[in-house]
Amino acid sequence: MHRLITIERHIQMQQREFPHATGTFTAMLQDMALAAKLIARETTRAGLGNILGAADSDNPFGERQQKLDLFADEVIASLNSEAGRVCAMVSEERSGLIDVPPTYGTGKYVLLYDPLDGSSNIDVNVSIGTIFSIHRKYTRGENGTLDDVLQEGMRLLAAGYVIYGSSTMMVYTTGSGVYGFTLDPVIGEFILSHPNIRIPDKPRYYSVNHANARRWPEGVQHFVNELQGGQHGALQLRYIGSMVSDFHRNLLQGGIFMYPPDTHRPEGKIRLMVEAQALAFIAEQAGGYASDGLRDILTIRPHNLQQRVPFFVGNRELVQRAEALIQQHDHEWINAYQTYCQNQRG
Ligand code: P6P
Repeated sequence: MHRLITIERHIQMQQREFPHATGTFTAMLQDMALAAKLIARETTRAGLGNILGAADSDNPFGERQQKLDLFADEVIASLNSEAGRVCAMVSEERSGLIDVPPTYGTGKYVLLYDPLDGSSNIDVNVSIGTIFSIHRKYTRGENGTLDDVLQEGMRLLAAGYVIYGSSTMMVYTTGSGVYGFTLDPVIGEFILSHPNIRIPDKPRYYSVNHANARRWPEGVQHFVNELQGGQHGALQLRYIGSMVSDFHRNLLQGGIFMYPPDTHRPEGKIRLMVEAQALAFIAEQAGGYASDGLRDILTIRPHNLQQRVPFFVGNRELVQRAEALIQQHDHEWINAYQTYCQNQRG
């Protein structure tokens, strides 16, 4: 019989690499798997319950929240708040730090998450995802602070995502490779199905919303023309408007996901703290690379919970080619983006 490794067993096996581990970090990862099962139970029957459709509220980014967004957000926050694990939590669906009751004391970790990315696709049954990452508290005070949250991505302890698609998968890394688990709904367990994921050397796809093409900086235009012109091999376009799904395809089969800046938004759309850092950490652990067009996403010093970044992630040579063309052609955008970054410092 094929050696069956559940995600819980795998996480415990990873814990052995940390001799002083107390099990708290392990418990957080295991509860992310539990949250994924609870959310998957609702996404797979979203059309049946009254959970479909928009709530009557917006998230901090001014986007209409879907009922399933709020459900997923509450599941993740509640699993982690009464356990003495975290000193701070940040969700895309809420502004500021999420209050962590002092019941069990202040934990030593920071949890950042986008409970349901791509949720505008829920009503049309397109796959969606959860993105999460974990930093370690480093300030001396009793309680978690914004400084504990606004750390560079290179300091992450763990990152992962769940993709609610034709099957439900959870992919995670703790800095020792990337591992994928597929949910067996009959037994309710995530089973190791993709050990040690590495992004293939030969890219097959590129993912970008061409509707914005006229507004891209010139260097991005040149890059996408190269992708279409075959200089990097005959890449196919795949874009479904759900970043976790587009990222997952490029991670497994080779390629690049992009949400470039444009004349309307020099900072792009993707959120640094709850989306880009996690996917950049995973991509790097799988042999890939992620950039904002100028530098490694993991080196960016965050200044604001709502900070956005242009996002290029996938095969290292493709992302670095995008950087080179942007450096060569896009000085006006570079100045506009650097002004945005300065303004984030407040
Ligand atoms: P557009 C979803 O809101 C999201 O953040 C990503 O999941 C997705 O890749 C992107 O936005 C889609 O944005 O502007 O192409 O519809």
